[in-house]
Amino acid sequence: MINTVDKTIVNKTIVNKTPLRRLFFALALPNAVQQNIVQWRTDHFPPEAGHLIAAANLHLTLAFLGEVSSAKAQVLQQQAGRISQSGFNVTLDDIGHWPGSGVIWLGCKNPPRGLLQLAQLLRSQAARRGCYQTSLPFHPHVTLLRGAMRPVALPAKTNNQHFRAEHFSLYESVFARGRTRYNIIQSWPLAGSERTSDAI
Ligand code: 2AM
Repeated sequence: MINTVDKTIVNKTIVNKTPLRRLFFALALPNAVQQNIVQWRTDHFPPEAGHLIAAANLHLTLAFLGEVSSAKAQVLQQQAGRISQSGFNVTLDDIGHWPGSGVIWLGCKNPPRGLLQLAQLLRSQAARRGCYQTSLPFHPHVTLLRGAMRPVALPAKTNNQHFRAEHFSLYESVFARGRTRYNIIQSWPLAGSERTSDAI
């Protein structure tokens, strides 16, 4: 029989052996695009509309993985490294509000095929490794505000920020000192892109 102290030790050992990290694959937005979006957001939304996502945290999620062990992350990273796909252009020309989740977002009226293919591949690889994937259709978007539960007047148009996706990245979501930060763990180039980046 295990006494309370032993149980604690057992539990601590298990936690220490398999630290879980909250991970997701995403497209990074160039700094200039992040800054332009934030400026445009300030001009078009009142402060009470919702919680503003920090410029450095603006990204476009491809596949959410949830809480993942190091071993599983390693396998997913190896699989991501075998993806061979061309880069593509993304234009953020759509805007919407999901009142249920309180998210106000920028998206694409016509998402590029490459974006949908990349997300589909990463999501099916994740599902095969046991990372729960929502059955909702993938709707590529950049979350601008959270906690926007009330009706809000959306601007009629976005400022059509566009960028070329030259790589995709694995991110870790870290919550510390009351703030969430998204840190890039590793990036992979999309074919036809000159710049490559590696594990950090
Ligand atoms: P969101 O912006 O639409 O909320 C990091 O949390 C990223 O993963 C966010 O972009 C978030 O999408 C997405 N995300 C968080 N939880 C998720 C979930 N349960 N299912 C799908 N995506 C999720």
